[in-house]
Amino acid sequence: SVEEKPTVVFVLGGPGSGKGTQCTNIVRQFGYTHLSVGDLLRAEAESGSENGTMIENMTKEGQIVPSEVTMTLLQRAMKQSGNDKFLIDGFPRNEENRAAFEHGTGIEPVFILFFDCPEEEMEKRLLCRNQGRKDDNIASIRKRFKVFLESSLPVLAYYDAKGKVCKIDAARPVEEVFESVKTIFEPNYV
Ligand code: UP5
Ligand code: MG
Repeated sequence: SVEEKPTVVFVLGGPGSGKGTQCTNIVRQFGYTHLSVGDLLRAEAESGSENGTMIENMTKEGQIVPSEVTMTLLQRAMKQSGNDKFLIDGFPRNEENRAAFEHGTGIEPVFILFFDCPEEEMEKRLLCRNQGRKDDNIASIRKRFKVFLESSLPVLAYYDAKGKVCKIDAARPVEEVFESVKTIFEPNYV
């Protein structure tokens, strides 16, 4: 029999562009499982795993954790969910991540949701967030922006060349952004 591959949507955008916020809305209406790789990394660090210190140091510097670590967390979470539809939030962040996912799972994302937002707006949001994230300080935020431009935008360019990027103006209020998000998911909804 033919094994069906899971449906995967990558949710990308700069730090503070609203990936997590919009994924919560999408889950409510469209039945996906939301996997934020940043959240998985923070949980792994808090669990006191042997990779914990490395994860904390790298995320504070806005650096991208090696894909052996993130792919292990991601594949475990996909399996545990029991679902076959995933919003993968904040991953792949660089070409190495992208290749590791492709080769490790054989899954081709159906499309990429890209939340496009100016840095000034993202900076303002992150400085207001106040949820105790160790990377929500101005020094870490600037490093995260730099890594996004240098390493993550090339991943978006790769998928854009394949016609797979759905770009959304994320500088608007949450509900307005979600209206645009819905128009993308509705035709793909099965
Ligand atoms: N907010 C949201 N939408 C708004 C709107 N439309 N108008 C006004 N305010 C809005 O939102 C951020 C804040 O803005 C919130 O307070 C929200 O209420 C408000 P959120 O939805 O949390 O934005 P998000 O894009 O999810 O921001 P986040 O900070 O999570 O993005 P990052 O990409 O920086 O963080 P992530 O958790 O994905 O990664 C953290 C670190 O982990 C990385 O820097 C990296 O070091 C590491 N990492 C890896 O190494 N590999 C990975 O694969 C993933 C992460
Ligand atoms: Mg997030």
